[in-house]
Amino acid sequence: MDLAPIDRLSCAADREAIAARIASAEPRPFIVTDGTARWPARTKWTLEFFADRYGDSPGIAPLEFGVRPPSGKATLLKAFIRHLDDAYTNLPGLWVGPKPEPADPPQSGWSFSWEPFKHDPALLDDVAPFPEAVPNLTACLPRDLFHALEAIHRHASFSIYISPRDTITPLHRDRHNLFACLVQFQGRKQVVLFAPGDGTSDGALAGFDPESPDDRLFPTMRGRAALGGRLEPQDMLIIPPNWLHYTRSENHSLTLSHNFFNAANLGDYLRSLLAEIGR
Ligand SMILES: O=C(O)CCC(=O)C(=O)O
Repeated sequence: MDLAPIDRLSCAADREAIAARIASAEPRPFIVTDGTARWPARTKWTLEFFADRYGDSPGIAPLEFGVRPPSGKATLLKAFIRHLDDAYTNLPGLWVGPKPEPADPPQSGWSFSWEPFKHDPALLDDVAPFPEAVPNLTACLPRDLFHALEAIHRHASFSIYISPRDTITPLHRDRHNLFACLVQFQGRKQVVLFAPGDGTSDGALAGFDPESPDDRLFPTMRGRAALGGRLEPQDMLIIPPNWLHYTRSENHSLTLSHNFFNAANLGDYLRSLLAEIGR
């Protein structure tokens, strides 16, 4: 599959280009190279920092992405970080959901997903200010309103993903017409992105591997334009609403994921939120 590179832009040098992209009728993903320049997290957030400071936080190491309730091993953050090399074979903890046969332990799973600000609201100060060049109204909301919106869409606006090497996040699009922002803090990730478009549902893409596409099984993806590249530490990838995205950790990795809205997607976001309230 031919992958066009993802443009790399700097808040300092490309402010107008960034504003034009966000406001465009067909915005394209881009990497902000200096988005974390003023964040304390830039030097502070490492796997060691989270293991030392928040290691006793419980969570689930899920076997698969996006399955709710998750099936996997309930464990502690520090145990997962210390077992990144053998996360699905020797991780201490208790199985939640179907327990694999002892003779057939899972060889891989998905990332340990942790909601940092639920555990310590002060962590929000580590990832502020959001770069002014990238309009973000979510980041301007008073905390109580921000949490009320999260409760309505039942999805955290900020998550941290801790992923062993070779972890794959399958192709999917984020809900509620929100922008996504992936900030890499440790390790490197390959990403592949497809524009919204041909109406193929996420379910119909289950099993599609953009790094080795099977045109016979997934004919609608044949020849479809894609962007791809590698996220390095401190890269901030901005993904416009409804772009399909896929990631693979090249090594043990720490990523912040943040969903947000601004004037460009506010209407679509509110429509989606109202539909959720009516459900
Ligand atoms: O960081 C990752 O591996 C994937 C995160 C992602 O795709 C998301 O949060 O929507």
